[in-house]
Parts: sequence; C-alpha cells; structure tokens
Amino acid sequence: MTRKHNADRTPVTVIGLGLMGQALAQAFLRDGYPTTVWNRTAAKAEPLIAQGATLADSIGDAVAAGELVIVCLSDYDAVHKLLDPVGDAHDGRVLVNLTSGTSAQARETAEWAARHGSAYLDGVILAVPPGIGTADAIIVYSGPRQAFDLHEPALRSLAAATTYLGDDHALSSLHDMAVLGLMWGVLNGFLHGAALLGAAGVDPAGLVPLVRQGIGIVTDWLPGYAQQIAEGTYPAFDATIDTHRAAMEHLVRESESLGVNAELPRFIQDLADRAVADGRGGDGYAAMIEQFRKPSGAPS
Ligand code: FVH
Repeated sequence: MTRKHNADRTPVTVIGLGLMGQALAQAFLRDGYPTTVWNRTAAKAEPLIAQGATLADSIGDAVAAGELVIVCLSDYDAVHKLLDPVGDAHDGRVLVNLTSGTSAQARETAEWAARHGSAYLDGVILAVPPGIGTADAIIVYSGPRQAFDLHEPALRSLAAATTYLGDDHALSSLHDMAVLGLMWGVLNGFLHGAALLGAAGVDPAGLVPLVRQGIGIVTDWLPGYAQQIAEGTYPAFDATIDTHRAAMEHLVRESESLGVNAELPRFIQDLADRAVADGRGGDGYAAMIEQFRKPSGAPS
C-alpha cells in the first residue's frame, strides 16, 4: 500500500536496506516522512517503493535527498566504502549512523564527518527489526545535542525509547557493548541452566517463569550496586562474596556430575576466588567490579 507523505515532515534518507534498514525505512513511511532509499542490492528496495519510498539512482543522490540521512550497514568498513566518495554531499545534513561498531570507530567517523561539514550522530539500536517503531525498541544516540534536537521528532518514529546520551560520539557504542555483554550473560546463564535440567531429565521449560522473576529481582539490586561502585565501598547487605563463592562451587560440581559443560560456572568461580584472594570475601557482590576493572590475566 502506498502511504501519503506529510508535507511538514523532514525528508529522510535510509542507506542500507538489510533487515534493519528496511524496518527503519518502513517506520518513516508509516509516519508520513518523504523517504528516499538506497541499497547496494537495489531489489531490496522494491517493497519500500510499493509503500511510497523513492529509490535514489546513486549513493550521492541518496545523500542529497535527505535532510536527515540514516545509514545502517553491516559494518563501518562498508559505511566508509560507500560514503567516503560522496563526502561533500553531506554538507549541511545530519548523518545518523546506526551501524554497529566500536567506540573508536564512532569517534573516527565523527572526525571524518566534521571534515565534510556534516553534523554526525552515532546511534545504536537495542532492538530487532520487528520491534522498530514500537514500544519494544530502544535507540540511543550520541553527538551534538543540536543535531539530535533538530531531528528528534523523526527519530521518534523509529523507537518509543529514543535516548540522547551526550556529546561524546563514543557513548552509544560503549553502552551497546555493555548491554550486549549483559544480554549474553543472561542468555548463556539460561542456556547452561536449561542444559543442566535437560541432563537430569527435567523439562527446561519450567525454568522460564523462575528466570523471569529472578531477572526482575536481580534488576532491582542494580541501583544499589551502582551506588556502591560510585562510592567504592561494598558493604554486604545481603550475601558476602564468600557465600556466593560456595554456591558457585555447587554449580560447578552439579554441572560436572551431570556431564554438562562446566566452563562458565568455573570461570565465574575463578573470578570469585581472585576477589577472595584480594581480601574481598567479606564484601558484597558488587566488589567483583574490581576483578572486571583489571586487564585480562592480571595477577590478584
Ligand atoms: N538485525 C538485528 O537484529 C540487529 C539489531 C541491532 C543492530 N544491528 C546492526 O544493524 C546493522 C545492519 O544489520 P542488518 O540486520 O540490517 O544486516 P543485514 O540484513 O545483513 O544487512 C546488511 C546491509 O549492509 C549492506 N552492505 C554490507 N556490506 C556492504 C558494502 N561493502 N557495500 C554496500 N553495502 C553493504 C547490505 O547490502 P546488500 O547486501 O543488501 O547489498 C545490507 O544493506 C549491523 O551493523 C547490525 O549489527 C542489527
């Protein structure tokens, strides 16, 4: 269905029409933004053209068509390969890069954009494509506040939670890395637990409601942890690292006796051992931050 553009909406461009880029373009079209698209494989633009998008003939035309230019590609190498040759077309535009990468790549791309006269926001999508444009999407941005404020209404079409983190372009990637680490921590913990139950002949589906409740409870601990980290003192209000460490040993033994991979709980126990060796056994669990602050392989 072709959607009607709204004359008072900022013209936007979406470069990169993979799974995520298509979802981004669709969200703009749904909200009536005049939307120009470009993709290396042009056929991926067809469903969007049917919804009212304009396919640019070249990457230069695509950049020129939007006041807000969104880029969402596999990696930063692809971003530079595409945009470096048309750098001057960026002048006066706001370029928003939603491609995943490191904070160093974000800073380096910001310097590159500044040389070409475009305001640059580095953004990170904490959502999957079907979540784009819904309450389930979080997108964070960093870079000049003025550029974010100018285009915040359009960016809100992409995610209900549209969050500005600050001037430093590195902030989005840094938060992305932290959240990804958390996600894999939770998922690997769940999968290890499911393997454990499965090996004992118990249906792992029963774990789901417990995990859901447990994640909620642990999440409620985090403001207190953040405060202890900020203050640098870790009083044990609930359980000491010594107590946690003993339970970790049970998990290692249970995994071994059921023939399940015990590397993950052994690694966690190893970190706790090092905290104990540093004299932190009587502290609360937030004191484990000291272990994560050290470079890998550093002695206690
Ligand atoms: N999909 C997701 O759930 C995640 C959620 C969190 C953030 N990511 C990041 O978004 C970027 C794009 O991810 P994607 O899922 O859209 O990825 P693909 O479907 O594989 O599409 C990749 C697009 O990049 C184009 N591309 C790649 N290399 C080049 C190149 N050298 N020159 C030009 N374009 C290039 C590719 O074009 P084509 O193959 O269709 O011709 C796609 O448009 C990514 O950073 C995620 O980490 C998504």
